[in-house]
Amino acid sequence: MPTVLVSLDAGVLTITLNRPEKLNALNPEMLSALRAALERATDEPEIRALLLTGAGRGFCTGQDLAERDVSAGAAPIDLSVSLGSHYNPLVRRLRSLPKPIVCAVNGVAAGAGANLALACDLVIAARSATFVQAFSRLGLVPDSGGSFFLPRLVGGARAMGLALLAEPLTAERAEQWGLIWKVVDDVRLADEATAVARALASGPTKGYGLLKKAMYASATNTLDAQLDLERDLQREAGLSDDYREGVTAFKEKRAPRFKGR
Ligand code: LHQ
Repeated sequence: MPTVLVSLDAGVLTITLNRPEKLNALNPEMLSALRAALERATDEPEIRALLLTGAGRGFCTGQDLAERDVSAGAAPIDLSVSLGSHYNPLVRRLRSLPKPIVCAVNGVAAGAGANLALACDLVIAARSATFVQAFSRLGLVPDSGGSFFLPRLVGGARAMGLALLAEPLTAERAEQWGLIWKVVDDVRLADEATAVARALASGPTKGYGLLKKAMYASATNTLDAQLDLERDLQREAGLSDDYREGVTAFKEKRAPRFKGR
């Protein structure tokens, strides 16, 4: 079986991490497949939203630790190599992809797996799922964007607690803290996440891409810079077919039929 499953339906590219027996720990083959899926999603206009999830009882437990030879005689491991060549580009791709990405966290999300979820635009988690910043258990630093996302999403004190203590955070608390969008009952997760992704796939895709740019730029911009950016992005959004359709539909008191352009 492929370690990443990819399928396209109703404008939604569903990407399923598929090493359930290892709780979808990431190996090089999976990282390459993820990269290819995101490139495809960027290139193909019929793809208008993405849904990332995991097969089995886990979402993703980060780097596959079985691949790391830490025995006494083994050569030192330079972790910056895999971050620089795989994980960092993956996080950058998720953030800059001009289409909405829903992440359905079906079970434990640990280490880089937790932070890949946080790099997505909208995280919906099953009630039984947990988020574990497992890095400090291994003597490591939160990576894959964790040290950026956590303080911005939940505040400094909670971010530090999560990083230092590496305790599992329940999905319910993750929702209460604002780490994720929503928690749903386990049996509802697939349907709810698919419904949200499909709704996004029939939305104003171009506008969504610009919206992502605006929201993510705000983390590092001044108000002045952000106002300028909003002006520039709005110019572009206002020139889209979907803006015309949105206003027309409003005036005609009907639902808009967005084409994503
Ligand atoms: C695994 C893994 C795993 C291999 C479960 N690897 N096998 C660093 C460097 C560079 C680049 C990127 O990022 C990073 C940061 C990282 O991501 S480092 C990895 C951080 N992740 C962890 O430390 C999590 C390790 N896993 C766990 O602590 C547990 O598996 C949790 C607490 C997530 C779940 O525990 P259980 O529900 O008790 O399941 P389990 O431990 O029995 O796991 C099931 C199987 O999956 C088991 O295999 P086995 O053959 O014994 O049945 C685990 O070995 C395997 N597995 N995570 N990351």
